[in-house]
Amino acid sequence: MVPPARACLPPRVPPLPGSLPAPPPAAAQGESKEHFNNVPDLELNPIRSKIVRAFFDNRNLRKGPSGLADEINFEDFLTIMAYFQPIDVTMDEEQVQLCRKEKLRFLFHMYDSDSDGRITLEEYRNVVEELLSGNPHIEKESARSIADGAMMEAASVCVGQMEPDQVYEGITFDDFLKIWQGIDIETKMHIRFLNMETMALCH
Ligand SMILES: [Ca+2]
Repeated sequence: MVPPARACLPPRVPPLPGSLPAPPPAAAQGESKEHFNNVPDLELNPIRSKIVRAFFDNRNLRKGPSGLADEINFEDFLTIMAYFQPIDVTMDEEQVQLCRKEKLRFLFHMYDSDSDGRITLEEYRNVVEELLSGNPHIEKESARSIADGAMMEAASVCVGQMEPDQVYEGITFDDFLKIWQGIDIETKMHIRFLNMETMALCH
């Protein structure tokens, strides 16, 4: 006998990496930043503001080169979700590279907070400090030196040997692609949707 439909738990969307819960899929009306800020699972996330901001970033929404949207609708929500699309075995190499580049672009925008196309040392420090702020054993100074070290590493990868008076002004998106070369962003930045096998549990 087939049990009543309500006995089946619907497949649900698990949290994004970094404990970001997916907003309700039936978000037919606009979602404001306040709604995201009130998501309990985000409360303890040290980069909550950056994650929430990324959903409203006009660059990610493909609505402009800078600025934030006041609210997002369901279509906007799908646009953002597309950045978390998993790499599919049916994709050809070109599609895989495009998918990877878009994920990195989304990530780049999280660092480049003033939308000028370059991650400065200050912006890099901000992200690292926020990331490590939840760890009471790491002093602010340590976070700063981790960021400084990473920036020097980025400069050496992107510019090579620098002259003593040469200044590295920051990481461009092309630099960012170089830095992430060989690092598997594909499996780190996606949402896994539970497949319909979940329904089998309902029998
Ligand atoms: Ca910048």
